[in-house]
Amino acid sequence: MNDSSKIHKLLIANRGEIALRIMRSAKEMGIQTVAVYSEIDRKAMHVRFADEAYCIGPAPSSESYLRMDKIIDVAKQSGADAIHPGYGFLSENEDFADLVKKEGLKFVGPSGDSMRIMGSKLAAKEAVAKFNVPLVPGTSTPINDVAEAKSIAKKIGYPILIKASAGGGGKGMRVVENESEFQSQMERAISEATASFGDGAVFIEKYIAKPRHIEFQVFGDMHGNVVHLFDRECSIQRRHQKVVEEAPSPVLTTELRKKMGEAAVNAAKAANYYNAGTIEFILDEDMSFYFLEMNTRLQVEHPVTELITGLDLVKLQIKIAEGEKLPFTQEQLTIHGHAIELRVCAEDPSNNFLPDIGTLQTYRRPQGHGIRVDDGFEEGMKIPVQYDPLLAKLIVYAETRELAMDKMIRAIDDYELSGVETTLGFGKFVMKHPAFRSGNFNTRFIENYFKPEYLLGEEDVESEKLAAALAVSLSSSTTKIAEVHTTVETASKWKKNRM
Ligand code: MV4
Repeated sequence: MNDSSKIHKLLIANRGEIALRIMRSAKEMGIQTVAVYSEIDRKAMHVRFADEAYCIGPAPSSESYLRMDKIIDVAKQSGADAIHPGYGFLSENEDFADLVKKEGLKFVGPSGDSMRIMGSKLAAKEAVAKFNVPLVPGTSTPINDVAEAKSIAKKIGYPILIKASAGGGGKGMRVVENESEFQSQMERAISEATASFGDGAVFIEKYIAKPRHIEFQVFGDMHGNVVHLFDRECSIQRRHQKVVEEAPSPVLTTELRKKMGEAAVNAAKAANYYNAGTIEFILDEDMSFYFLEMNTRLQVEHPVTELITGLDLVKLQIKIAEGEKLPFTQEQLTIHGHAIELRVCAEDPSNNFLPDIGTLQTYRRPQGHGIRVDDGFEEGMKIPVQYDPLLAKLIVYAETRELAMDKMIRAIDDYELSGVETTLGFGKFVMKHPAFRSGNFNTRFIENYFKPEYLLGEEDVESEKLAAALAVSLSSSTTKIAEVHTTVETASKWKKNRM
């Protein structure tokens, strides 16, 4: 490899915790860092942490962090030779990836063409199907004719799900319970998809009612090598926003992990993928798994993978963008221990997780062995309403899942944060909940178990009382009560053991 392929100066086209995360790795590699910022972020941490920083416009992201032209201008003006997009903003914009390259810069991410394939759910399904990746039973072409679609739905069996090809992250999905609703739901789905995405293509899938969300981190290089870096369990979500993620998933056996990992690698190969990506699967109650979509970026929850694999994913991304080969084979990769991440968001869980605005009056991070905090705010700073409400990611690592959950509870207790409502208290609720502790939960965890009242005065509520209240609230389902009762016993034993 010649030296000209090395990155010397990296522009980070992002803000907040991820901008800092990327700059740290770049600095350790001897790479100069360039920040861009909006007027409202003038005093933000990522601006001060970078070697150089340039203002690119007013607060609204459409006038700053989404302005490809301004970001390219700054790259040229500063002499940067590469751009890292982080997550969100321009990270999955295929035109930006192409433009960066056209301007003679390196893009720390996949090719625009890979993004194009995976950005269309239908194109993605078609591509991965050829590589033997399991798909939810359904159609792999757009449905147009109502009568034909109804006959397909009948064969699949109700309930079915209508999805928009241009959708993703849960946008544009409609459940159809029976044939009588089919036509009206299909018409609505098409008009919604047209209005939201400018693409009315929709398709049908069998509806998996209680799935777990399990994703695989994949990495490819520009020489055709692809590996997976194992799985993350991301079932604790609210409005398609993840709140708690962990690695590895508590339900996968070594055998299933291997099978899903192979499918993930094949899915990435189907898109000629390089750099970091995530293959999202749903796992049904019978342990069947299906490919849902691919995220063509570094994800928020990447730290849990870093902790169980011992790898720095950002450094790896940079080396891949420099043209290096993957420094390991699949056989050389192993996992150790257990990691859990809590997204500390400026949201009020007792008010429907609505964003909360304000100033961070007190802000002190928890400390100690196995605790990592990735954040982008500090005491006294105003939380801007224009951007993502993520304040910090609290990540813990321990030898076992049980120890990691206990460490998370301690870390939440030690976190001193005031001025805004956050998801910290909710995180403690999850860590203490019998269903979470047992590992037996799915994407309906919040709707099944969480009531806003549980957080009011949660300091005084004994876990036993909480569990009893839950058992009552679940009285419509006898099996669930049984589950709660057995695990409550485990929970109180655990508490005694600690004392
Ligand atoms: C599904 C599904 C059930 N059946 N597809 C939601 C986001 C997008 N990635 C796909 N999603 C789903 N697709 C079929 N055929 C249920 C979901 C889903 C979901 C998936 C993962 C994590 C959380 C979720 C919450 C609600 C619905």
